[in-house]
Amino acid sequence: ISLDRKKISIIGVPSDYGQQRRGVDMGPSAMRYAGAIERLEKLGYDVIDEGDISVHRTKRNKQYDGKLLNLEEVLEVSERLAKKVDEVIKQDRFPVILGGDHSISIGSIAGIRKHYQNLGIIWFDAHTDINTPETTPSGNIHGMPLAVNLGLGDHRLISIAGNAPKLKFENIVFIGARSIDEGEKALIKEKNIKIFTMHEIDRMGMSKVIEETVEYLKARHVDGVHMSIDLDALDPIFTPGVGTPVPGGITYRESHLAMEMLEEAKMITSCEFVEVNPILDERNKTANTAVALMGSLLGEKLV
Ligand code: HAR
Ligand code: MN
Ligand code: MN
Ligand code: MN
Repeated sequence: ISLDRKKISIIGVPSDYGQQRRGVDMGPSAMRYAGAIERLEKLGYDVIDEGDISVHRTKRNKQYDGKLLNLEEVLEVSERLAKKVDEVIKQDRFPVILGGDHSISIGSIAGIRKHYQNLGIIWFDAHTDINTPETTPSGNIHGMPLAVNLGLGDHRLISIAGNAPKLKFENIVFIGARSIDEGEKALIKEKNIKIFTMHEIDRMGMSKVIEETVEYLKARHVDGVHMSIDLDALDPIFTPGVGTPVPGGITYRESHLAMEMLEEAKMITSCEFVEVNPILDERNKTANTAVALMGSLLGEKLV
């Protein structure tokens, strides 16, 4: 679907409220400087840069005290983002969302979901981000967006853009996971969520992993697929500018293959690139990688 929809809207979400390392709010700028808009224009798309969602800069130095960190701020950003994404899709434009930490998925998926009855999700990430307030080891909301979208967690977060759960457990596919908390493991097992950890990627190869992902989502009869790309899915060698790097990740080449195969499958209807932290980066390497992956996901060909 992606290439047939020639119109793209870029939405920046300069929020770092889902975790405690400052700097990830500069992710949208870093990806724009890395040439995101020009890259997509070169592919023939009509690209509008919608600018950034407004995010209040408040002083904070909270420690985890058993409550969700920066809940009010995350709520505000999520509401705004959900509204913006909804507007963009109403105009028949394909949203490319630039984070921000992964808590922004609460708002992006809430907005996207208004347009699909049976939305699929590919969660490309070293983490599974399916913690609830009961299982979180950190209080960081960027470890919870999937749970929230499944209807688990703080009642105000799960009510953004409507009370009904935005996702079904059986419509999620994890790719690249290698750091999963005990509570998350229990939920993934209980609900039998589809997961390709690094173990499966190593054993099967990325090519087979993507083939199976596409088959799985097709068999679920999804009417749209949101691609959520946390740059920490890749090995920190390729994406050092992330807040929670985990060794043993996806290579640059495997990640490109994944994007190219998903483009060929014509199944992606929205995407986001999150956790790019320029302060932790080396010469904008992580943002450059994000933009290169964006190109592949949206149809760049070698020849
Ligand atoms: N699982 C841990 C937590 O809940 C770490 C979350 C991870 N950070 C991310 N998300 N970058 O993918 O705090
Ligand atoms: Mn994540
Ligand atoms: Mn992650
Ligand atoms: Mn992180």
